[in-house]
Amino acid sequence: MATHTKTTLSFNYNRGTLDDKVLLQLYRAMLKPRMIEEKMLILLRQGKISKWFSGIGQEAISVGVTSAMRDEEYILPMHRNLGVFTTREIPLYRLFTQWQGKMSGFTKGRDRSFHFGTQEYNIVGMISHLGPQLGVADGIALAHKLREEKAVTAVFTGEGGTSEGDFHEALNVASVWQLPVLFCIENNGYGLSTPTSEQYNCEHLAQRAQGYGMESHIIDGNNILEVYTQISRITEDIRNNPRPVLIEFKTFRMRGHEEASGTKYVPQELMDMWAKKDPLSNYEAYLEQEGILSATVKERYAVEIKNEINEHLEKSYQEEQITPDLNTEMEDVYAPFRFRESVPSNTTEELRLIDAISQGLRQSMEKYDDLVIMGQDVAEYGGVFKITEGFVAQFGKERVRNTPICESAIVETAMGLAINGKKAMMEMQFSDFATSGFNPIVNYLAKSHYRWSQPADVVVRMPCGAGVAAGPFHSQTNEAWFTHTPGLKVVFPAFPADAKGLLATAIEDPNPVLFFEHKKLYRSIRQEVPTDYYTIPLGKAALVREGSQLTIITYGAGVHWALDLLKKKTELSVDLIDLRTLQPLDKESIIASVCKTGKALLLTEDSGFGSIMSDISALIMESCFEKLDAPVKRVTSLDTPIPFDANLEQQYLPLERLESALQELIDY
Ligand SMILES: Cc1ncc(C[n+]2csc(CCOP(=O)(O)OP(=O)(O)O)c2C)c(N)n1
Repeated sequence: MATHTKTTLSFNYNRGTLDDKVLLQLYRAMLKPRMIEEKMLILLRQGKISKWFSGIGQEAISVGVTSAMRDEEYILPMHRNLGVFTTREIPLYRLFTQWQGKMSGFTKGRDRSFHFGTQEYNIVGMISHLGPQLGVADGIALAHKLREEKAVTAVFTGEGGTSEGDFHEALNVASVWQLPVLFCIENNGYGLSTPTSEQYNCEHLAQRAQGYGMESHIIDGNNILEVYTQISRITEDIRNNPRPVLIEFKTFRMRGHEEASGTKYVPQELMDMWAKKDPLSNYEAYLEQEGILSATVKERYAVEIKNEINEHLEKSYQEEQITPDLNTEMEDVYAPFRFRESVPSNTTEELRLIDAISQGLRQSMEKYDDLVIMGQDVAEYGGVFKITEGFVAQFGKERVRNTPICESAIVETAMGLAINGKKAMMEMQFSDFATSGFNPIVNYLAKSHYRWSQPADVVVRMPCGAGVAAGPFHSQTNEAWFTHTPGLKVVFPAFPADAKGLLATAIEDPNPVLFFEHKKLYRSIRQEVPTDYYTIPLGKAALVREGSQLTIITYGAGVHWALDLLKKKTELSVDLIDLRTLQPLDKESIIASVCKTGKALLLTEDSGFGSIMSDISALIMESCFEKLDAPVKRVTSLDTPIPFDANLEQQYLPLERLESALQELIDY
């Protein structure tokens, strides 16, 4: 490292009013992640750790930003931000055990490296997909804003990550809603092997802010004093005047994307130029030249940190690897939830499905002050199906929020709200559009509790279904995309009273719930519905008709198709099971009924291949084989997209094939 007499500094350090103590703290805070990394590189060569993403040369950003933030404020770091974790003073053995997949880490061995969050330290780590956490920061900041807390949320991305749609969506939402988020781009020259010239086509990424109506700054990311003083000033300003600010930190990635991938594609001149701008050696030389850092103190810091690393490494090595326990793994997929039955009084009124959902949602909004509704056109307009009509007048626009058209960012915002103590309900305008928010649903919401014990207290309402001649993009029943993903709950009611009670439970449940509502049933199905608030447990099917010859298992529109048919076929004695919840699935009711009747007809509006009925068929084969009197029969939609024309749609749907299939099974 540099000696104070000879070094020419690459930066014009300006200490402003910072006292020596702060200057030394910043130095020590940068030295620590550097020394940890140097140790990790040795361990990597010895084969003691498997992968390492280096932040060497970028420490000033992590350390400067974290030092400028208050401990109670959330930071959402990336894979090169070790300095965030060390500056928040996480005990090193917890980081080491996290990297070794041990119990004292943050994910019970279920996720690697920096892919974890910790409410203890107000850090929310990334998922591999990079972009989603930008929208999560929006949600965290929204919760602060709704509670009128003066807090900033800082979120990091590399310049490569800014090319993802999540970046655009998150910045746009933050700006439209004026959320107190500090968006930090670490522009380090390369995204894996891709140079900035192949990543974006503007001079500075900070310029993008203008298009979002947002303030931005370019900061020299290798100059710790510039990072710290500027970010301290900006964050203080955001606390008093909540708004998003975009920062582009100019820096450089001094090592490979990860250690194994090397840096062959980086021109040597570039490496040499940036090596001269090393944030630590320059700052160290500056402090020495100014007489602030003595040789003794420097040595003391290095020894202290070295001892701390070794001591904590030793402690981490002594901890055993995790012994797999099947029950723990299965139980941790979902956050614990104890169903509390709220029984309604006897007063009822006749409601359509749509009114029952609306009434249920309204009562949940009254019960939970923390519940926030988000969706396209859900505010004054009341949503395209009018479920939230009149909600703004009762609950205000802060809790009933129109969103820009950005499903990903809103799912992510919902996750952020949950992280910061709120409940969130998102209305997907049509369930078909869940594809545009698919990544955060299946990767963020679904895996959050399993990965780092963070419940995703989010309900996504999914208006779905065919029969309305709306073509391939407004008619799908896409529940199987979600029943396949561990960590999600999937509800699909067929009746108004069920819909109301199940929605109440879905909102009470801290787990992510996809709540399917069939559009064709919205206004065609009526029923007496209890007037006040009540709950119905998830995972319990309803026996709609009881009989002995055969079991029909279905849900959603299928229940009504089956009922209509059974009205005609009065001679038949049939168990009709309405599943109501697809995940968790009421396996007991299915097995009990099929073992009793010996015949099963599985009816779904979904295309057959890979539908939930395929799994139920397998379940029946595994559990009732010896009791079966006929092969299990699936009656499903065609394995084609859903066509628009009414006749084509009729052919697509299973209804025309239902009666003959039933007869075949009876006659078998
Ligand atoms: C959605 C997605 N696509 C691709 C990848 C693979 N990947 C991981 S990191 C990375 C480069 C990221 O570059 P940048 O955002 O600039 O951050 P840096 O690694 O330079 O700090 C890539 C391509 C990924 N993790 N997620």
